[in-house]
Amino acid sequence: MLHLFKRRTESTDTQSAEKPSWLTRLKQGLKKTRTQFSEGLGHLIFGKKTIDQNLLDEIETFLLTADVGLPTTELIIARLTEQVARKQLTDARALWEQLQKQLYELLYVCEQPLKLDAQAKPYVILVLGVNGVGKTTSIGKLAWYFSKDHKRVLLAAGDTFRAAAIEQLQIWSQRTQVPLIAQHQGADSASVIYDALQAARARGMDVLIADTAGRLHTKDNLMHELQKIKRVLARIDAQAPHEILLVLDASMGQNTLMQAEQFHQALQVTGIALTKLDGTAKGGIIFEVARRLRIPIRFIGVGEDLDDLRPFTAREFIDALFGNDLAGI
Ligand SMILES: Nc1nc2c(ncn2[C@@H]2O[C@H](COP(=O)(O)OP(=O)(O)O)[C@@H](O)[C@H]2O)c(=O)[nH]1
Ligand SMILES: [Mg+2]
Repeated sequence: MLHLFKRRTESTDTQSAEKPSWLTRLKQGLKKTRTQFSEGLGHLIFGKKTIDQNLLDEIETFLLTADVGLPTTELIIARLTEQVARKQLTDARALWEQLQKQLYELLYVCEQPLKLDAQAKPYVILVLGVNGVGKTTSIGKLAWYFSKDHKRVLLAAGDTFRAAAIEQLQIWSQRTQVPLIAQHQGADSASVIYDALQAARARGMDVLIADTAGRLHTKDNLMHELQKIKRVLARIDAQAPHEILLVLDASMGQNTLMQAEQFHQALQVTGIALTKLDGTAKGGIIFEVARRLRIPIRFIGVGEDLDDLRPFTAREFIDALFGNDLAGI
C-alpha cells in the first residue's frame, strides 16, 4: 500500500513537470525530419523573391524527399498552385503558413486519441505489427502511460514465437510494475491472450494490453493467427478487442503503408501507433499514413524511454516539425 502510494505521488510529480518536457522531447525527436523538411523548406521559401512554378517544383521535391509520398505531395502542390494562380499567396510568409495549414489539416483528420471505455472492463488492446517495429517497447510505454493515470493494467505475452520476446515483455513488466501473463515459448498465442483476458476480468483490471508476434513462418499464417486471437477474445467479451492497435515504424518509409494495408484488410485496425519518429529524417511518412489510411493515429513514439510514447495531436506535431514557438502551449 505504501509502495502504491509512493508511486502515485511520483507520477503526479512527473505529470506536472511533463507538459513542457514532452514538447521539448517531441521537438528534439523530430529534429532529423525537421532539418530535412521544414528547415530546408524554410530556406527555400524565404530565400526566393517570387512565388512561381519553379518554387512550387522545388517544394514538391522537398516533400518527396521527406517521404510525404507522391499522391499527398501532388495534392498539396495542386492546392498551392491554385492559390498562387488566384493571387492568394503573394508573399513567402503566406505560402509558409498555407503549407503548414494544409499539412495540419491532413493530420487533424486522424487526431482521435484513444479513450478507454469504462463499460469495457477490461478494455482490451491488441497490438499488431511486423517484427521490429516497436510493439513490445510501445506496450511497455503504454503500460506506464495508463498506470500513471491510475488504471490497473495487465499485460499478455502473446508473442510466443521467440523466447526473447517474452523476456523482453517481462523486463517492461518489472520496469513499470505492471503484471504480466506469460507462458513458454511456442505456446499457442491465442490461448495465452485468452487466459490473460480471463485473469484480467477476475482481477478487475481496467486495461489488458496483448503483445503478438510480428513474424511467423509465412505471412498468411500470421494473419490467420491474429484473426484467431480476435475470435477467441470475442468469446469472452463480444466487443473485445476494443482497440486493434497497429504499430508502424516511421523509419521504414513507404513500406509502412503496404504493411498497414495488409493488416487493415485482415483485421480492421482501429488505431495506429507510429514509432521511431526520432530515428529518421523521413517522418513525412505520417502525412501519407494519415491521408491514405484515415485510421486514427493514437500515439507517436520519439525514443526508447518510458515517456517517449504519447497521444498524438496534430497541432503539437506541426509546431514541433516547423519549429514554431511552443512556449505558450
Ligand atoms: N529510437 C526509437 N527506437 C524505438 C522506438 N520504439 C521502439 N524502438 C526500438 O526498436 C527496437 C524494436 O522494438 P521492439 O519493441 O522489440 O519491436 P517488436 O518486434 O515490434 O516488438 C528496439 O530496439 C526498441 O528499443 C522509438 O520510438 N524510437
Ligand atoms: Mg516484440
